[in-house]
Amino acid sequence: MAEVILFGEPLTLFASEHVSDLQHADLFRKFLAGAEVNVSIGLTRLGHPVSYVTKLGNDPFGHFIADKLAKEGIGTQNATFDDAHLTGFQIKSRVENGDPDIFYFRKNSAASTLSPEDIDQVDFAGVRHVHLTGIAPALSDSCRAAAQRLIVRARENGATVSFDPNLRPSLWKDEATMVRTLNAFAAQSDIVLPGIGEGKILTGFEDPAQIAAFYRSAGAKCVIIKMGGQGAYVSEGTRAFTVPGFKVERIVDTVGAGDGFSVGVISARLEGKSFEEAVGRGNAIGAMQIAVQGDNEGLPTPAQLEAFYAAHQGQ
Ligand code: KDG
Repeated sequence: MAEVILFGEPLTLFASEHVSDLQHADLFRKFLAGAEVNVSIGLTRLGHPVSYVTKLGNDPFGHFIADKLAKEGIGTQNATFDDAHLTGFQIKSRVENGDPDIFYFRKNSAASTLSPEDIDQVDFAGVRHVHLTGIAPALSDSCRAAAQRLIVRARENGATVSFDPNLRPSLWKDEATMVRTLNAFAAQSDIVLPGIGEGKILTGFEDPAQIAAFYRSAGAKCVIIKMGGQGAYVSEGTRAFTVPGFKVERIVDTVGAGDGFSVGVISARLEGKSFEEAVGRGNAIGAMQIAVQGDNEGLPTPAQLEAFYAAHQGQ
């Protein structure tokens, strides 16, 4: 029985092995990617059963992804094959510093045909939490409607909702639509998890306290603003505080840090931990994820998480 439901598009990722722009990169390694699948993997590794709602093409990428989901132990009762559409993929550059370049091949993919009817099939028995990102609503009108239906069904079934805006401007027709749509999802969520840069784009405010106030007054119960190595700013109940981050000796790839952060916050909250502890775990898992190549390869088991804490005591 699933404790958490996620819905979205998994992608085959080809990441450049060498520092290079995408045009000139000539050696790529294959991974599984996708914001919601990353969170599914992280939660499952920490012992929280997940059901992942998606559609895969009946093609080698689709079967590669299905195998990976099975190996990770992710619930696939809501993951189906679609003979009429292909599985999406992406290529990613390697950089010395900063964020890599990403290019998608995902238009009209199998996952982009997901619709509210797919959400209606989901069995909510035992489900305590639903996590959404801003990527799925960017894929198509039907995906956007499916994301909305998922929030409605979460509410009907007493499950809490977290939302990571995960801005991907290249997937949206224009910035105004992206901002309006994602802020509407955020307003309906219990926990909103923007990065500080995303918060600025979405609200127009620079200061974390103002970004948090924007979402709190719109209806969000808790806002957690990710600030990279500086940790995270939290606004919850009548309290606001910052939880410091961890030092990462060598950043290999920044992609997936936010998903790792979500894994930490969601898993800890499901275990009844305080927001301080949950956000600290989010910071820890985000730091673990950026130390390796791939979008989910750094997501820990409980033993790996304990070892990270032991190695970073006093930080
Ligand atoms: O959050 C990380 C994801 O962005 C990445 O794994 C791939 O879902 C993805 C996307 O659309 O960029």
